[in-house]
Amino acid sequence: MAITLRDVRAICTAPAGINLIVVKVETSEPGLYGLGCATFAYRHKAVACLIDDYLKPLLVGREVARIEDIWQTMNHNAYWRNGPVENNAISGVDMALWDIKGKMANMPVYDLLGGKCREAAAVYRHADAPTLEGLAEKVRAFMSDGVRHVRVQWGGYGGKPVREYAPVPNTQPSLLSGAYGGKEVREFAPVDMQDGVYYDPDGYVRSSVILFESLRKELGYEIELLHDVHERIAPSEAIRLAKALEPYRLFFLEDILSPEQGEWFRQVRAQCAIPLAQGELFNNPHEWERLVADRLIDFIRVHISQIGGITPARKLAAQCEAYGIRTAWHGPGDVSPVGHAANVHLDLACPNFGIQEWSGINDILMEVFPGSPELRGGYVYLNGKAGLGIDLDEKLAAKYPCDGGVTRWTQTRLPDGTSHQP
Ligand code: GCO
Ligand code: MG
Repeated sequence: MAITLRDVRAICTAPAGINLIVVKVETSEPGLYGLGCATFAYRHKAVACLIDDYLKPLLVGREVARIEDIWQTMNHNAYWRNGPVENNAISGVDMALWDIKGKMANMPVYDLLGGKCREAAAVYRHADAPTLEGLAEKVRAFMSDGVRHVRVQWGGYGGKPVREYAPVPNTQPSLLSGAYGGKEVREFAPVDMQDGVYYDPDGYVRSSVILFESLRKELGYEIELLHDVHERIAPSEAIRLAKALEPYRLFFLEDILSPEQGEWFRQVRAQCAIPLAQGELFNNPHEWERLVADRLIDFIRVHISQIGGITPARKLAAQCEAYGIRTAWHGPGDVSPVGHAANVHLDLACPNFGIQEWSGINDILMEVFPGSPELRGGYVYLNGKAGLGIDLDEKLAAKYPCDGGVTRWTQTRLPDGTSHQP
């Protein structure tokens, strides 16, 4: 008799202080269940409601083996498709069904996907510091741990927030001197500014060139360096920055443009050969279609739950393979360990894997999610168990409730007070 879906439930938990949403799918077979990641940290109640109130009644009684059909059914059911709430909810169920299928076959998900192309996934780690000395030190510490790829940020996305730090001066400070000079941005701003996180795109662009010049002088070229612009600059500034950073041989430069400004990639490409990574905000296939087919980026970096789970991600990986584009799935703190596990299963199975972002899974998360992928040196490893190989201690998860408050860090503003994407 076919195994059917008995229950679907959203579990919200924040063991590391970040809201996570995990979906548990239970089946007609006693003890057989699967887990999936549906994390949309800033709207977790909306995703949970969609799972519990809309997807559960749609899915109960369906045959769990039919992943593709269930994915298509979920995608069509609300008539209007895509978007982060819808796609994350779909992803939660989709990953859980892959987990279940792996358990049914007694195979890890990477085996269902064609088998390992490599033993572990190379990762890049995050180094961020307010001074260049501090940053170089953090990179060196990673290097001595065996890490070969490090993303470097001088004071967070978009540089140091200008309300707390002054903009960069025109004159180049002595290498590794660290401190930004210049005036408090408030002096240039209109009076009565609204609350928000203010930053200065021009100061940020200039400081980023200084950052790479000094790090390369300090560390040489053996270490791979990456950087995330986080779509904080205007398109013409993006071209200027990409050209200026080209000599420093970045592994990749990420999100120099917002998804809405993707057409500008043609001009960036025409003017320099810096490797480009893009995609964490994508949730509609139209957003990557031209970038892939016209070879305008080098790394696809979607947030797998944000596009709807493993089912669309494995197709996207294959689509990119045909065009020489490598994968670099999004792996920040607002992906649950279940989502990180899904990333790594794809990393091991896809020939065109590039690199895996690894923000780290701390000890509390490891306890709540036994079987999480593990970092050793510059690589992350899976445990070889059937399915995604990861579990959830629900009792422990319940001890870390999610925060439903207003998100502050995304209230980003330009020096004149204009609201800007974060
Ligand atoms: C990254 C990302 C993240 C996002 C975060 C949004 O490349 O790691 O840009 O840090 O900002 O996931 O919540
Ligand atoms: Mg990013």
